[in-house]
Amino acid sequence: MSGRWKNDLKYSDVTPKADYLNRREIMAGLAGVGLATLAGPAVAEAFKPNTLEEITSYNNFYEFGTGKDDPAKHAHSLTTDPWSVQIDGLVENPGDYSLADVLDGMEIEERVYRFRCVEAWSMVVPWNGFELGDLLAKVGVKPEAKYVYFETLVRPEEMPGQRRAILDWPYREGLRLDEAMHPLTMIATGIYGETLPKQNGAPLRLVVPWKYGFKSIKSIVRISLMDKQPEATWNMQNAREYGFYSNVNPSVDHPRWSQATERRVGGGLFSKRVPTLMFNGYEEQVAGLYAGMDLSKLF
Ligand SMILES: Nc1nc2c(c(=O)[nH]1)N[C@H]1C(S)=C(S)[C@@H](COP(=O)(O)O)O[C@H]1N2
Ligand SMILES: [Mo]
Repeated sequence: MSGRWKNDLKYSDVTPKADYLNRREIMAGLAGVGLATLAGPAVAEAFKPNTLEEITSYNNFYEFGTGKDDPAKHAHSLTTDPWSVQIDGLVENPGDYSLADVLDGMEIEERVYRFRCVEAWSMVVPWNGFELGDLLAKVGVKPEAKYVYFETLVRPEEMPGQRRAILDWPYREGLRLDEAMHPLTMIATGIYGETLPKQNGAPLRLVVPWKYGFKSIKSIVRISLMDKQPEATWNMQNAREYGFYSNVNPSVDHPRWSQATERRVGGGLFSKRVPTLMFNGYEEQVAGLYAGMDLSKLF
């Protein structure tokens, strides 16, 4: 990789009016995002952002309940200001960082990323945020660090789902350090240029576009650099069904269902299933991270 590369579409490259863009413009916009193998209408469809309504009304955020509509109904009760993030472990500058400290000096960009949940629904989201790698560089990663661990807030008074043992709270996630440092990996602070809606993980949530949605942990209050593979909620819950890596991979089925196809949120109940792409369409950029690994075992 040579220097910092602008690795995905800007929101302005694919507006919600993508329908009206002609194929040439779209193909030009896609050069370098690894989806050039798709043709014609499939390309427009693959990158047509979902509406804000779709992105904010069909969510997973078990802290507010297990229904897809629970986050939109209940997340308004969450206090996101003040907010602080504990950054600790194998870092040069550990501490309790306020949201302002975290954002200080970060380059906020708009990026349109494909998003794929493990239950086969997908969307395209115009995120605003910064590269996780920039934050890690700011706090200084010690050479012994190999993994990054994340935790979500625990506040049952405001998060009704946490009053029950639906999951072993806090929600936890982890990435290998090279995955965390990859320029596609971002911390989102907004959607469609607006402050991140609470149901989507305000004020800070992870976005890893080549992995299943559950890796994208919401409402982060702790980031810890570790030398061992950290705990991750769904992997702890059921390691047979959810691996640590959780890379989108159409050829590795979930034990209870195929992962070969997906359905776009907003496409309607009878919308056609479309083939899922290796690494969610980001194969060109991220396949190298997994060279030599057996992805059917390390799924
Ligand atoms: N803290 C927390 N983060 C979470 C979840 C959750 O239940 N709690 N659900 C995950 C799952 S399964 C998915 S698919 C995505 C959904 O993100 P979205 O609602 O912004 O589409 O959030 C992920 N992050
Ligand atoms: Mo998910």
